[in-house]
Amino acid sequence: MVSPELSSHYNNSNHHYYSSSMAKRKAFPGLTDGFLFLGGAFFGLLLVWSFSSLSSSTPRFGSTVVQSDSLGVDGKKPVFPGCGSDGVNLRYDPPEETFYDDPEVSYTIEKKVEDWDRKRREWLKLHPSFIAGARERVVLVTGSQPKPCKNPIGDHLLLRFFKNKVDYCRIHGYDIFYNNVLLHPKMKSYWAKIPVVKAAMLAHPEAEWIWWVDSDALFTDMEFKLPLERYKNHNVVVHGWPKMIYEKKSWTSLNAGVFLIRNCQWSMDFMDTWANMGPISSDYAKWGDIQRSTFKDKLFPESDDQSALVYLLYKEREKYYDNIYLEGEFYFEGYWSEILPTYDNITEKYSEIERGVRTLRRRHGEKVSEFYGAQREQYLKDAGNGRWSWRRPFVTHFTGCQPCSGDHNQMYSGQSCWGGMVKALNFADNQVLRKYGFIRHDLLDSSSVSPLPFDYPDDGPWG
Ligand SMILES: [Mn+2]
Repeated sequence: MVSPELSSHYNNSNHHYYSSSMAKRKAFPGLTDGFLFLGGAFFGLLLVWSFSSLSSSTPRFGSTVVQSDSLGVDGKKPVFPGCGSDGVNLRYDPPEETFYDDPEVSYTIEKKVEDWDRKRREWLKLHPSFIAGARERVVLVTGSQPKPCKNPIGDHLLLRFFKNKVDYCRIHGYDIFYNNVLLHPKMKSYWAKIPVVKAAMLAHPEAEWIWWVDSDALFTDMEFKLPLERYKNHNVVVHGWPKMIYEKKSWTSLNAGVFLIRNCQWSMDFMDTWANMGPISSDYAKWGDIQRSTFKDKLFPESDDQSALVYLLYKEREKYYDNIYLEGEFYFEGYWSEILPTYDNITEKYSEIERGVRTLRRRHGEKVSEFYGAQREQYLKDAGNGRWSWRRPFVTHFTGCQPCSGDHNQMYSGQSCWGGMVKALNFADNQVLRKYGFIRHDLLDSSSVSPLPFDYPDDGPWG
């Protein structure tokens, strides 16, 4: 549950750029009529003035104009695109009917969506400001259970895992949605994401990709950008290996905890097929039996989302293999116990590179981080990718650690799970904090930071 204090804080920060105009509006009822008139006249003048000074664009708020004027360079008034941060118009929804007005279109997984590509295209046509950049637009979707965690530090860990995703999305200009309610009562635990992903596809016709990332996975390379160009002829991307599917027949031949899915009709149909191997199906028990007899290494009887996905690839290779990209080149997600021992060496390697390259050592605004990420690439050519690489792993996945329930797999001690998560979270957060001028020197100590020296000292942790 969210406390009233937390939710009001959330609302405030969520609408922070409305705050100045909202505050003015709220102040009006308490003012005298004369004052109100003067105030109104002043804002009227301000608007006339601002429209005449920014001929080609329409400012969203009066306050933006006042600020923009103060940022004028060389005596020239800056020209703003006029809309949202990436040029999209968040205040425009024309009255023409779209799929949203069609009572037959349903967000639930029990009802199919038909002709989605046309419906999405028509929505985009009616919202032209979203067309530029639509092919690369990504919405990250994640979530957790509706109730407080059983593990006493579970909610704290989930908060940090979520903060990590928010940080990554802010750096790369992606939207993010955190869901914490079951959208279908039968689709619990690992099945819960499918209804959420479908709902997100309908809620975000402006996005080409929905990116599901489990709550127990985190970004450990904050600057790495998804190679979307590589996936242009595919509709789903997961971390996986064809040999493991077709030769070893293993239910762990891919990981379904992180996947990209294209917002299109093919994906709607695919999710329908996928979901129907889960608890909403009358054949749920049968699917469990089929999975266990196909994948000998699967030890539990219930049908699960991951085995279902492997099964579709295995059984209907012609239908699915070309559409599903098995990313095996880098840690699209990676197994934490394999990654954890590499963080220290990676930190050293990266600081060695940064010490030697003026551009990379330079401080910079967080917004331009992608530039520095791209600059670093040329020095990472020898690093390799994935296992045994000294490149920062893109996503570290704490499979089996269950941060919220605390019911970690008996293979690991709770200590290695919790210590591992703290280390990974701090390893990732150092990459963010650096842009704010601070750094944690000890990855196992979450509470202590030091100002980041302008240059690397000759000795000490970075020497
Ligand atoms: Mn997971």
